[in-house]
Amino acid sequence: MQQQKNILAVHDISCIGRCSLTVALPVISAAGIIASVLPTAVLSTHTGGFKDYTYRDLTEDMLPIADHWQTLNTRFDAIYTGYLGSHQQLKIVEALISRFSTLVIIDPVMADFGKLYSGFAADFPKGMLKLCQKADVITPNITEALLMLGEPYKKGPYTRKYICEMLEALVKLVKSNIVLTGVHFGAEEYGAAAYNNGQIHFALGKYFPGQYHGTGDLFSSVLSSALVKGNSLNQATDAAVKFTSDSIERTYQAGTDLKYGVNFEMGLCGLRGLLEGL
Ligand code: PXL
Repeated sequence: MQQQKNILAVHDISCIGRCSLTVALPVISAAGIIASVLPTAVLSTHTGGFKDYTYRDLTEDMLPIADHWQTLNTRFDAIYTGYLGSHQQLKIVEALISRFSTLVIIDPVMADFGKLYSGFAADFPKGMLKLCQKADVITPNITEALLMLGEPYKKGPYTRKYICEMLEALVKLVKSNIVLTGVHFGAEEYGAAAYNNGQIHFALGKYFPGQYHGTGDLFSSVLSSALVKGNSLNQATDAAVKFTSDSIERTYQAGTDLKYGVNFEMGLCGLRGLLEGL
């Protein structure tokens, strides 16, 4: 039996709503990878579309947890970060990256559809950009990419030229590879663009109307798992688009309330096959 890989997922726990750790953990585990976690906060729900959610900040616990791991000689095959609630948490993650030197995948979770998520100040994208400079791969959506570039949001559909120019501009700031999500050129398809050492690869799935919550977390969790299993960035992007698009399709067909996230659970038993058959 092959040695199992180990991913450290640094996200919040939104107890209800299928995003962040409640998505990252099952996806990483179903991929056959050990899922280690560093929770950043516990919320009763995510912040998109729910009111009066509770928020327990875990900033104070993050470094002591990492200190303990160091006494155990813990190693990770990747650090994969998502929702980080403050500049202080950005700094802590920066420290973790230098302590546990490994593959770093950063999803700069902070905004979508042209707007910062509730609770983030206008200067947060600047701090997130600085953290992204420590990454091997970043996975912004279009809103997050434009915020880090300091450019105004533009609604899609986009042109290939616009997406390529956005990627070229962002790579000058971060120097990492980039997988940009929320890419669409027409009414029929929806997916991602992977920028890999100067080459751009488009992965597009079927478009379904609606704003599906938690799909960025789902996408990045599949992508991180695929990369750790040895797939190329383009293969990992194709797999993440397929898995996310299939989950969206099931949810669209079921007609459930979109703020409760997408039906990825029904796809989990096929995930290992998808990532190992690439
Ligand atoms: O899905 C991203 C996400 C993660 N965590 C929290 C959120 C969101 C998006 O709204 O609110 C707490």
